[in-house]
Amino acid sequence: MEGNERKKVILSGIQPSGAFTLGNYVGAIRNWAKLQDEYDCLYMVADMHAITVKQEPAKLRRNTLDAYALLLACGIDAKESVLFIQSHVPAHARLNWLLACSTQYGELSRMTQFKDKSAKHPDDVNAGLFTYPVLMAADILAYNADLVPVGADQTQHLELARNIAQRFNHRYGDLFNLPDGYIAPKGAKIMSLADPTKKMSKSDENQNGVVYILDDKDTIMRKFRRAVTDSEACVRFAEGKDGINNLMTIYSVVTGKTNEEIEREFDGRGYGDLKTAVGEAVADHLAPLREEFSRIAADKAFLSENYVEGARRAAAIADRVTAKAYKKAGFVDPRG
Ligand code: ATP
Ligand code: LTN
Repeated sequence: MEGNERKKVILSGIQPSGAFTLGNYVGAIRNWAKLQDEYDCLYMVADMHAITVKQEPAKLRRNTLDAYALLLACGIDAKESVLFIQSHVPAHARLNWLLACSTQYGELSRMTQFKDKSAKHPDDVNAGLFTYPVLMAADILAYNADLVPVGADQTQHLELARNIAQRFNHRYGDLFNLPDGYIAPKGAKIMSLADPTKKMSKSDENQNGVVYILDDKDTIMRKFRRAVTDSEACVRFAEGKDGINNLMTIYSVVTGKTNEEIEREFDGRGYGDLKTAVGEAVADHLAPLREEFSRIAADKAFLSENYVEGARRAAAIADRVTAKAYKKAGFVDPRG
């Protein structure tokens, strides 16, 4: 992956902190599969990030394996891309320490995700939650990634990763690429169906607003039928119409239709019709993923074969970059 001719490198991760939502799918995972032909892609299940909020060990283990299976079901090809579990590659933790010493307290205190999550879990504002973005920078820089496909909520963390890379390069000499975000043009922020001013999130206490990738059709239809809209009764994409904008965005992503086409399709029709159509389109879109997931998740041997090989391929890259970083920082080479 070195030299001028190399393909650009992509890295992204998702936390196994619960079942994946339609927001995770539309804003992140859906795009990952599409990028595989054009780029050298590395995708990981960020289990080390997940424990920044309390996890039950048995559940974390199951969620991690399910997340891995779901990524395969969503079209990530573990032969073409490197698909691995973060805790299997020790270089992430090793680089994390080095980068932490190039990160300022003030920078981390400005992270909105830290502020939100510490407000949400006031009984467990642990140091890992605070330094979370440093580990994320290590994930990215260990592979010298060029592009990082994420939803809009991760922009601030990416900006910080660039600053850390820049500071390290300045202090110790050039090593790290400055990574760019890759935010999908559509669907980078899917909103809760129950409160369309809030991001759809796994950990939302109002489950009516959150659609999961593995929800069955009846559940999906029920959630869309209850979606909060407005009183105008006109299907159009416009400022202030958060609920309708969100439904139109979701519909557009799963059907490929433009907003104009959707407005025409629902001209003179009520919100009920739109909700049913979106629910059906989403359920149809997700049905094959659900089937594929059940098949893959049941095959433990197949899963372990893939994550063992994924970790081996990831470590081959991350170890090399981390060794260079350790050398630049002045650590004695342990190989003599
Ligand atoms: P949590 O509720 O535990 O914070 P989350 O649902 O926000 O979890 P993450 O694991 O933090 O999910 O994010 C995984 C990926 O999905 C990230 O790239 C993130 O930007 C993206 N993502 C999360 N929620 C949405 C959303 N509502 N719309 C678009 N993208 C999203
Ligand atoms: N913080 C990310 C998950 C994540 C990630 C990464 C994304 C962990 N490490 C590296 C991109 C690159 C989130 O989605 N909340």
